[in-house]
Amino acid sequence: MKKRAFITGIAGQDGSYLSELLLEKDYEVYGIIRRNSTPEHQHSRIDHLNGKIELEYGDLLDVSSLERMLGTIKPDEIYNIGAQSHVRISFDIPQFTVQTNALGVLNILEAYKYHCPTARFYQASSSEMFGRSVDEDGYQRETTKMEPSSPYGCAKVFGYNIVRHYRFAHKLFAVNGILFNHESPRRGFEFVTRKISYSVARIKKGLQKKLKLGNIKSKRDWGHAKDYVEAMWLMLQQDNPGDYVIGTGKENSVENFAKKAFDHVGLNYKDYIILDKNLVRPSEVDTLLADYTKAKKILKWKPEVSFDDLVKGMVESDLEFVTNYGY
Ligand code: F7E
Repeated sequence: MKKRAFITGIAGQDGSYLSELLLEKDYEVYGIIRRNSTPEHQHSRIDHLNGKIELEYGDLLDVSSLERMLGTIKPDEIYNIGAQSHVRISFDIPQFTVQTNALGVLNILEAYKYHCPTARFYQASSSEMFGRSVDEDGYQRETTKMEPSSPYGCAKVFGYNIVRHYRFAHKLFAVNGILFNHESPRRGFEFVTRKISYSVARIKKGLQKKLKLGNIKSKRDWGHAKDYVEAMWLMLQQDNPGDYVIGTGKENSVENFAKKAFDHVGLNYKDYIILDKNLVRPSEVDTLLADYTKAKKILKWKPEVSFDDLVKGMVESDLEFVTNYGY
């Protein structure tokens, strides 16, 4: 019998790549999407999977929808990657962020415990949980102290801890993937990498003059989302549940991302970037750098796409997008 996977956040960047991976592995893929007043944009990342995946309306805050789905599908694997995923916006809508990213995890864990406790459960935890906390050697790893510095990070810490609690108290196969930033041409436009790659393409085509950015000195460990969904799947194939840091072990500043992106189209980033104080966060995470030794050793996982190829791939894709759509 085919394995069944249930994915929250299936219409997002990670959900789309994860669905493709699971379909390749011959899974039946089910997911929930949230009601949205502009549904015409909601499926853009998964339109090409139409007819291959099963979608229903649902929400992490609507326990009845989770109960119904898990009770009828009885999945073998559950991937909880739905969230309010924007850190800066979490300062504007802290209560919604905490309800979705913290209580939402508890809601799905309860439905899982009751309806399909033999399933395996993946929780999308985040490097943002570390906040400003860095080990002496400059890296963050599974043992690094968590000092979140955003409502988003605080909520994710609750999600992380409640997953561990359910694992220990109820003997569930529930794991946390502590994923560092992961990007792709499917990244949302409000995240800095996509904002840059899209703006570079528009500037190159004469549709935009300048690019406004906030803190360009902050550093991130950026990998490709396609590599990272493979790590999610691997975590659920192990003999024992555990928590894993996933990253590349290399960091770059926002400024360097912008420089590489403009370089790729033969432009000097210094001629186009405007620093805008309004885009600076009330509290910033200055550096995120993953030590993914545990994942390498146990999951036999490593990132395949380099930083340079990630930047080039995103710019190339946005050049094509702008050429095709004209905006
Ligand atoms: O910001 C700086 C900003 O919004 C990256 C999410 O997937 O990864 C992501 O969170 C950096 C920050 O991602 C702009 O201040 C400068 O230092 O692309 P971002 P993030 O906040 O790191 C973690 C691991 C997650 O879990 C999250 O879900 O870029 N920055 N100027 C800017 N950022 C944005 N968005 N826009 C700017 O104009």
